[in-house]
Amino acid sequence: MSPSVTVAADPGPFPLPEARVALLVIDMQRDFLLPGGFGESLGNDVTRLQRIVAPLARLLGAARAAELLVVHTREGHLPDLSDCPPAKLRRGNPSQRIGDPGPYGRILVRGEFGHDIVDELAPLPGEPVIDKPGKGAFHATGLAELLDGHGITHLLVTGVTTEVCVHTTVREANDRGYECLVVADCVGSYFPEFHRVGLQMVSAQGGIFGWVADSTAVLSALLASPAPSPV
Ligand code: TIU
Repeated sequence: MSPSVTVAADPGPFPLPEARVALLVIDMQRDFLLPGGFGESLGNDVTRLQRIVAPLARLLGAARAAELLVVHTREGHLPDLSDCPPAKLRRGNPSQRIGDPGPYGRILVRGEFGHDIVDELAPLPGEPVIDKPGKGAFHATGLAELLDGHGITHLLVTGVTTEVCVHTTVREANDRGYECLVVADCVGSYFPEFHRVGLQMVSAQGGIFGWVADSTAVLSALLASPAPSPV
């Protein structure tokens, strides 16, 4: 990829420096996206998240073809819930809380069907999957070490939900010195208003947390990059 390639973004062009860009796919888990999972147990309309699966699958394919590092995350907890703060455990409707039985196994518990990533976006063998107990992907995980080990400085951020795990992660990444582009049609929220304002909050004030662009702009930039050399 040429260092001169940029993505047309808000508030300005976002550079894609060769070999330093990773695609981060946040929490595209069945528990958030499928009816009956944790997301719906909180009273949410999960169809609002399902609409980002198709554009995200396209972007994922392009990132793989460009040989970007692809990192997936999953929010969830150990089976004994020892990594879940009591305050988090108490949230939500009784009997539909983290660790309770649900249609896809125990809600947000590692190893359960519902905790895993939806089939359409399943990680390929070798793609790192970061299990995280919090909303932010840097909290209590090895994500920073993984990115730094690959020399990553720029993140294309996708996944759910815009104002919760995506925002928390972008804020964490920004404070750690990463340049973040949030891909607007590849992040989703149960609340249209939170999604809209959440994106505005990223790029306002000259890009206070980062950049925002649609996946079409990212795809154009990836396609403008020289093809990876054959092995
Ligand atoms: N509830 C909600 O909007 N989100 C979460 O609980 N986790 C993530 O955003 N992944």
